[in-house]
Amino acid sequence: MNAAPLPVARAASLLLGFLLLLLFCLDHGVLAKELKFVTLVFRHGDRSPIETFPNDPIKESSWPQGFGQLTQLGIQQHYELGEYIRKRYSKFLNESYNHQQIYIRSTDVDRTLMSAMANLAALFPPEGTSIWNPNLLWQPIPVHTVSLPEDRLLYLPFRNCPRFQELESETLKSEEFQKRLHPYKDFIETLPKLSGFHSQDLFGIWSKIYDPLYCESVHNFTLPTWATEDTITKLRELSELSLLSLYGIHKQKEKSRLQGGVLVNEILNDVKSVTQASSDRKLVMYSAHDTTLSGLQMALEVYNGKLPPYASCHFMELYLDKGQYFMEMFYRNETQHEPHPLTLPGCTHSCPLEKFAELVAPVLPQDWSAECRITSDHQELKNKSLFVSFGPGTFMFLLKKQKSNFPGRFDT
Ligand code: PT3
Repeated sequence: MNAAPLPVARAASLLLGFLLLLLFCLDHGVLAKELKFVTLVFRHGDRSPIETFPNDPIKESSWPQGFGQLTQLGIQQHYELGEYIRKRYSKFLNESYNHQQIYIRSTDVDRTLMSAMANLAALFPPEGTSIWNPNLLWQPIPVHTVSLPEDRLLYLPFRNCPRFQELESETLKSEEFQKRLHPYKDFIETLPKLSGFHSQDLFGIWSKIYDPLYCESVHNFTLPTWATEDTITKLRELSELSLLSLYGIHKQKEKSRLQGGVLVNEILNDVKSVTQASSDRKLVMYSAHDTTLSGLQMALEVYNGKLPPYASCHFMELYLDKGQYFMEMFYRNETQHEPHPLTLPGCTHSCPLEKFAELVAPVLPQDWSAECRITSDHQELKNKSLFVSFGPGTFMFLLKKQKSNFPGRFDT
């Protein structure tokens, strides 16, 4: 007997059911790639110099808020980044701020705290019932921090690590570093007479000569006549070499375990909590420095060798695609261009989470203090200097914290 053809109404209802199922699957990430969790690490916005060279006629008093402070341009840059983040994640984030889903941490420095706040003003303007003043479309969003001596996550480089100090001096003596430095030797000799800064230390040349000149040029100050285009280029290249040699050039993996790997570890732990459904977090934002961004990117081996621009942002996105988790990374280092996709060496741009964790495992510290070779003598010395710099009250408070809240973090 031949099967009778389905009546049209029954066929239509079957088709509708199928379409609804497809929609459900798409919406729940069964078929489509679904964003699950985002971590952002960014540099603060434009600032005044932190210090300058002795011969600089432009002194601290030339800057409206003195040295090291976020400028109005810096506020605008972070507001713009906040707007971009809002757009990029408009479907992923709730309409308004939700404290269970969002966490922001900054270093305890005015410029990073203020950058985070400017960013959040654009990212989470109040909407609907969260509007508390119709004339001010802004709402307070918490920005967490820890004091700088306690910061074992964002305030890179962690210098109170004896093994890292050893690696730094080995780097300076290494053939590779000397080879890269060689073309600049004569130029470096000319700097003390011009600038009044008498050290050949690259980090000093960066922070005390190149950086203030850069800040001054952004703010249209007249530069000294010796600061020609060619001189500025050489100073920039030496600053880039300083940053590269801080985290790389010699024993990069071991350095990363003591520096950027700490942050990679934290990010992976957050990601794991999300995949194990033990966290409702959707977005974690870290407001930090050029040395934080580059330390992270060096640990992930995706650093481009350039000084990270103001408000540049490293994106780490976790996706669920057909039941499998993937990590994707992007770097936003210019506003006119969509963030550049980054690929972890050994993987594809969209990297299966298991493979990602396996590839970064060599830079995750197992026991940071032990790997830094911190001895009890070193700890005692540090306690003495904390006592001197903070006074007995703060010292006892920090010591208590060290023993209770921060096992393994503040144990240097
Ligand atoms: O500009 O990103 C930056 C620097 O890291 C800055 O914020 C800083 O803290 N520098 C300290 C070393 C001089």
